[in-house]
This record gives sequence, C-alpha cells and structure tokens, in this order.
Amino acid sequence: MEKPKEKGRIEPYHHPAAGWGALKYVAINLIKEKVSGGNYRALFKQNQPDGFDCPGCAWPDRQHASTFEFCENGVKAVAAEATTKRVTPAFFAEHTVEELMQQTDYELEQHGRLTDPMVYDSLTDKYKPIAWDDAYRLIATHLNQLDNPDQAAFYTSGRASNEAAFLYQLFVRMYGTNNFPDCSNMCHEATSRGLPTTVGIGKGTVTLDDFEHADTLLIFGQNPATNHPRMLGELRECAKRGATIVSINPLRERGLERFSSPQHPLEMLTMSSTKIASTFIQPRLGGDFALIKGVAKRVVELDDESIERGEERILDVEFIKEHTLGLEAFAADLRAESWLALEEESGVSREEIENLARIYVNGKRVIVTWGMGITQHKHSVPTVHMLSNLMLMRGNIGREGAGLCPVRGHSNVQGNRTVGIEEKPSQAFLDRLGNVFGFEPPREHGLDVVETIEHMLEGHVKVFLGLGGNFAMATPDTPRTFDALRSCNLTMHITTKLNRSHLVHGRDALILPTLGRTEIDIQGGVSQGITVEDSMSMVHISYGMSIPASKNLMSETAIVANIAHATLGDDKVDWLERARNYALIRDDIEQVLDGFENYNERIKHPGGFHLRVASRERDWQTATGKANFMVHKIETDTPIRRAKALHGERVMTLMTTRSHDQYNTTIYALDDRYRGVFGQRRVVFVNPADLDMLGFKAGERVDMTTVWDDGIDRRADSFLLVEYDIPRGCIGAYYPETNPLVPLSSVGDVCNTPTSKSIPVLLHRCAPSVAAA
Ligand SMILES: Nc1nc2c(c(=O)[nH]1)N[C@H]1C(S)=C(S)[C@@H](COP(=O)(O)OP(=O)(O)OC[C@H]3O[C@@H](n4cnc5c(=O)[nH]c(N)nc54)[C@H](O)[C@@H]3O)O[C@H]1N2
Ligand SMILES: Nc1nc2c(c(=O)[nH]1)N[C@H]1C(S)=C(S)[C@@H](COP(=O)(O)OP(=O)(O)OC[C@H]3O[C@@H](n4cnc5c(=O)[nH]c(N)nc54)[C@H](O)[C@@H]3O)O[C@H]1N2
Ligand SMILES: [Mo]
Repeated sequence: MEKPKEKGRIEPYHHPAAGWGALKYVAINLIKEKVSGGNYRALFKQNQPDGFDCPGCAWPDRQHASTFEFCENGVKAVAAEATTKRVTPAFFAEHTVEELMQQTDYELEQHGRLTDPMVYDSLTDKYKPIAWDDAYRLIATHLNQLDNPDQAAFYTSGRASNEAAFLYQLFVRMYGTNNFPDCSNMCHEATSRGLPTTVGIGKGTVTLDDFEHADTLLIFGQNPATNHPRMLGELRECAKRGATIVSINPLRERGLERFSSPQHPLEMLTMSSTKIASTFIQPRLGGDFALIKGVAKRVVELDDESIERGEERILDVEFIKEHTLGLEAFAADLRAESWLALEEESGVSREEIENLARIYVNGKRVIVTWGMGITQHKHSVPTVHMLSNLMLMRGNIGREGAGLCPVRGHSNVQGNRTVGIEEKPSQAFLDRLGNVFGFEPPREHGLDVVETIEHMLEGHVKVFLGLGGNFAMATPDTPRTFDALRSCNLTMHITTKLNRSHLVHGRDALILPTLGRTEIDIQGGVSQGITVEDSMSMVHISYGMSIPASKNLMSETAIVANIAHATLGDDKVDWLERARNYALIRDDIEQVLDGFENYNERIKHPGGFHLRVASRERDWQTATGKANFMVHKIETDTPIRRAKALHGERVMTLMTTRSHDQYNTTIYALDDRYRGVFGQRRVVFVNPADLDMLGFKAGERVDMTTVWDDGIDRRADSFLLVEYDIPRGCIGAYYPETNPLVPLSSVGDVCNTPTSKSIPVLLHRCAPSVAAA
C-alpha cells in the first residue's frame, strides 16, 4: 500500500479561480511531461471541428467552436497522454511487482505511457513482453474454460468510445453474461436509476443553449473549477447576464466565488474576475434531501398564500395537470413535514431554506445541476427524485432555459451507457440486439461494481477484464478489493498508463497498452474517428492528432475485436472487419438503437448531433406515461446515526473528494491550490469547533477508522488536520487514499453506489513515530 511520505504547506488561496495561476500550472505540466514538438499542436486541436474530444470531462463544448476552449484540466489530461516518458519492457525487467507496489500512485503515473503488451510471470514476479496474438489466446482460453460465463466480469471506465464500448458489450453478451460493472456504478448511478422513475430517462434535459436563457442556476454538490472548468465559462456568461447562481455545497468552493477567464484577454490583463455565485448554502453532508424537501415545502406554502391572496399561482398548475401525476400526495407529505426535522437533517436554517425557495420561485427559467455531492450517499436516489419534484412544481423541465443537468464525469461515460454498457439492460434492447445479430442474449441482470467485488471474494467471479480505468483504486474497501482481484484466475487491463490495478493481479495477468484519444488511429490504411456522447447528449466524432506513444499500441476497438475473435470466432460477427473500419460499427449501432439514424452521415456535421432525450420534449417514457412526483420520508435509521448512538458526537461524517491536481485515481501533482493545500494529499479538512471538541489542533496528524457493523477493521493513517470552513460534524479528505475507509456494504439504496460522501469515522491522534514522519 501507499506509504505517507509528503512534505507540504497549507496556505489559503485568495485569488479567483483559473486566471494566470491556471496558465502557470499548464506551463509547468507541459514541461514536466516533456511534451514536445508536434504534440504541443495536439493541445490546440482539442474540441475543435477537426480535432479530438477532450478526454478530460463530459462537459460539452460550444459546437466544437473555432476558438480554443482553454481549460487547465483538459490540458493536464492531454499532457498526461502526450508525455514523452515511457514504460517499456526494459522498465518491467528492472522492477518486480512487489517493488512497484511500494511506489505511490503518483509515482506510478509519472513513469509515462505503456508501450508493449505484457504478461505476468510468477517465477520472477515481473511482467514480461507477450505477442498480441498470444495475449488474445490467453484471454480466450481463460474465458472458454469457465463453467459459466457469469464467472467473468467486464469493467468499463467511461473514456472508451461508442465504437469500442458497443463492440465490447456485443462480444460479452454473445459470450453469455450481463456482468458489466462500470465507473458509472460509482458515479452518476443515482441519476441514471432515479430519473427514469420521475421523467422517464436517466439523462439530463438541457443543452448548452439553455444556459444562454436561464435566469437562475442551482449548483448542487459540484466543484466545477477543478472538475469541469469549461462549465465555469458558461456560468461566467450567465453571471454577466445577471442570472442568479446559487452554490449548494458544504464547502465554499473557490471557483464558484470568483473566476478569471483565460478565454478573455481583458479579464486576464486587468487581473479582474467575475463573481459567479451570489448565494452559498452549506448543508451538512447528505443534507440535500431535507434541504430540497424544505424548499419544496416552502413552495407549497407560497402557493397556498398566492391562492389566499388571489394572486398568480406559484405552482405551474397547467403543466402539473397536463404532464404529471402525484402532486397531491407529494404536497400532503410536504405539509405534514416538520420544519424542525428539515432544519436538523439539512443543517440549514429555515430562514436560508426560505431564501432559497424565494430565489427558486423568482426564477422563470431555472436549471439545476448536480455532481458527486448528490450521488454518493445512501439516499441519493430519493435526493435525485426530490430535485426532479422541485423542478416539476414549476414546470422547469422541457422548456427553454430550464431543466435538469446532471454533470457527468468521464468524457464518454454517458455514451457507454447509451450503447449498452449496462448490467441491467432492458428486455427491449436485448431483443433488438439479439435480432440484429442472430443470437439469444443473456436475460438475467449482471453484476455491478460492488457485486463484482463481492462475487470475487466469494469465489464466483474468476476472470476480470477491464476496458480502461483503475478498478483496484477507484473501488471501496481497498484491502478487500485487493483480496478479491488477487483471487482471480486472470486479470486483464486495456490501458494507457501504469496503475495499481496492474499490480494487484490475478494468477495470470495482462497489461494491454492502447492508443489514447489524442492519438492518430490508422486502421485498414485509413485514419479512424471515434464517437462520444457528452453530458448533454451531443454525439460527435473525434480524431486523434498526435503520433502514437509506441508502434506496438493497438486501438481499444481493435483489442476488443481481437479478443472477441479469439474467444468466439467469426460465425456471427466479422469482428476484425469492424476493427478495420469503425463506420461499420456505427452502422451496427444504428440498427440496434433508436436515435442513431444516419449515424455516419450526421457525425459529419460540425458539433455532431443531439441524441433525442424524450423528457426534454415533455414526452414522458415512464410507466404512467406522465412525469411522476415521488414521496419520500426523511430517513432516520442511517449509518451515521447508528454510529453516533454508539460513539456520540465524536463520530464525523467523511466525504472523499478530488483535489485540483488529480483525475480520479490519476495523481498529476500534489497540490489542491484553490483549497490552499500544497505538496501533499494526506490532509483532512475539519471545522475549528470540532477540532476543539475533539481536543486536536490544526497541524497535528490523525488516523481515521470507520464505524461499521461487520467487525472488519478499516483504517487510513496519518492525515494532517487542516482547519476549514465546513459544517460541524463533517470532514473532507481526498480519494483514493481514503477508499480503505469505505465499506463495500455502504451503498446507496437502489443505485448500489458506494457512499463515498458519507462515511462515519473516528479520528485518533497518530502514534508519535508516524506523526514525526
Ligand atoms: N480535473 C478533474 N476533472 C474531473 C475529475 C477529476 O478527478 N479531476 N473526475 C471526473 C469524474 S469521473 C467526475 S464524476 C466528476 C466529479 O466532479 P464533482 O461532481 O465536482 O466531484 P467531487 O470532486 O468528488 O466533489 C463534489 C463536490 O461535492 C461537494 N459535496 C460533497 N458532499 C456533498 C453533499 O452532501 N452535498 C452537497 N451539496 N455537496 C457535497 C464537495 O464539497 C465537492 O465540491 O469530475 C470529472 N472531471
Ligand atoms: N472514495 C471515492 N471513490 C470514488 C470516487 C469518489 O469520489 N470517492 N469517485 C468515483 C467515480 S465518480 C468514478 S468515475 C470512478 C473512476 O474510476 P475509473 O474510471 O476506474 O478510474 P480512473 O482513475 O478514471 O482510471 C484511470 C486509468 O485509466 C486508464 N486510461 C486513461 N485513459 C485511457 C484511455 O484512453 N483508454 C484506456 N483503455 N485506458 C485509459 C489509465 O491507465 C489510468 O490509470 O472512481 C470512483 N471512486
Ligand atoms: Mo465519475
């Protein structure tokens, strides 16, 4: 495991987000990654009509506009791929896996791009080169040896293209299982499972154009300055137009306070900035459900008052009558809810809740956006329902300038789901897939991420294939996940860079290096484009621009096709033909999925096309044919309450979050500059009053243990205490260092997402020897 060995400083940040600071860091990154020559040019082709889709995040770009959309983290993602550093067979010959395990995640990332397919050799504890065909044969042998296809699990991280992902799911279903754990299970699953019940489809209803018309934006549980920097450009425009922006977040994230746009020379030259949010509401962790319910309660009260006064109604009664079901039961539940309970549960005063309700009802066109602060809790699905309820009350779904805007993470995570990376596929999708390709797909639901780990631990899953990602570090309960992976017969990763998942491996193990999205992909003598779908359902093509990191890389699509070919043969599908011409895969997608008509033609249009989202058009594809209001009570039996019943107020609720210099498990550098943390990652943010209550001082180090009911000891050691403006009883630290604290069984209801933003923990003063380190 990673050992704590950092020296750093804590220094509050007083500047606006982005601005010159971002440019400086971009330069540092390019130099550090030794990005040179032609590959610099790649950066400027990001999100342009003939360029590639930024591998950074799923925020859409302005129709692949002609101006270079500057984004510090996009540059970091590209620079990390364009690095000139290499992990070659010679590197592996020098290091045993045991030695590499001693390195930090940051050090592993710094070695650079993988160049050749490698296979694990248990005699030497080293990876050694393997020919591509032998690697495919090894995978096929393992898969074909299993008693049952459900003994294999097929992970996807959301960077894979529509083409690679579609082919992957086709192969896996023909092989015979729906075991598709994916990063989405840990991310926006609550959105994907929550919204279909209320509005019929698990996607957002807005496009970028709606941001131009919105007058009110409510930003729930998101840190866009770090995770979706291009979103700040949009929010800046909204703020300049006079739109009201509210941040609902236990932390006052810097980027939502002031932003200096690197796209606007005047703002840069005059060192000025734009104020983004006008109101900050700081609920306690997981308090959003009660907060939103409180706002909805107030909206009903205001509506009652409007009736009394004979004024215009606050509820959009016409919309509600024509388009929705269940308002009466919902309103009755709101009326019965106690203000005291709502205040206590949300950690927000009634006055602030009423203020937020006032802002909401003053808005004629309201957009609500949300991220991981909403989706990684036990009650995430009810919270998503509550957001949807609130928006339905005033008809804020399906009209210009208003709507639901879940902000996705990985750049093609939404597209992956669309094209079939789904462990719970609909029967209609399976019927059509089976008809088009002439086979009977497996009908049983497959395993998600948490279930996959459980099934490995029980010995039921023996083979793990990963299309990207870093399963070992992204998942909860790190030591148990390690045990799970190590119990496999085979672990295989299609990957660009070395990460810990390659070191925590099965009896046999393969590392298959692949082209990144920024790299030219020639197949059958022709440069191939791949397609992706962003957070707002725009589907567009992306062409790599730079020279591949090694001659021995294969594209993801080609690797998947070859694995399928080796495992299943070509009776039903000519896999290799598709690997030579990705347009054929797009034709397949067109046959299997609605909305992709003339796929190959429509992606020629700059900016691509919008994939229809029925709820955006007020076409409610729910069981009732209407948009549904959902009633949910405040949950009183929660892990945090149970932990407090045992240990009292010393129990802290931990959120695990991202620093500025990381991309999920990829650690680019050790700063989190907007939060004032430099040169280190093992820090924990605590309210000063809690430090007093616990008898600690800022600058001391603590160990953290989880309060859970299964007798398993969970700990993460040596975190520096940092005083922070965070609600009482709540603390924050970075992921993945804190993943050992997240119990595998601590998941969201319905969505089964690890509750990465609410873990009951205790802090303990470090043993002196560790504290001195
Ligand atoms: N540079 C960079 N970009 C990224 C990523 C990255 O790691 N680095 N990751 C990508 C991925 S996969 C994803 S999913 C997104 C993630 O992007 P975000 O959704 O922004 O995810 P986090 O950084 O985990 O933090 C979420 C925010 O939620 C707040 N929060 C925590 N708990 C609560 C709560 O209970 N209520 C409320 N209201 N707020 C809360 C935190 O203070 C934080 O500001 O970003 C994507 N983009
Ligand atoms: N405690 C805690 N845990 C969390 C979260 C949290 O907030 N807290 N967030 C969760 C979320 S939102 C997510 S999305 C998951 C992320 O889970 P993953 O998607 O599994 O993790 P990443 O760190 O994004 O994966 C990084 C690796 O992907 C590989 N890679 C990069 N680019 C490419 C490419 O183009 N092709 C291929 N094949 N491989 C590539 C590289 O080897 C790199 O090391 O983590 C989740 N885990
Ligand atoms: Mo994510």
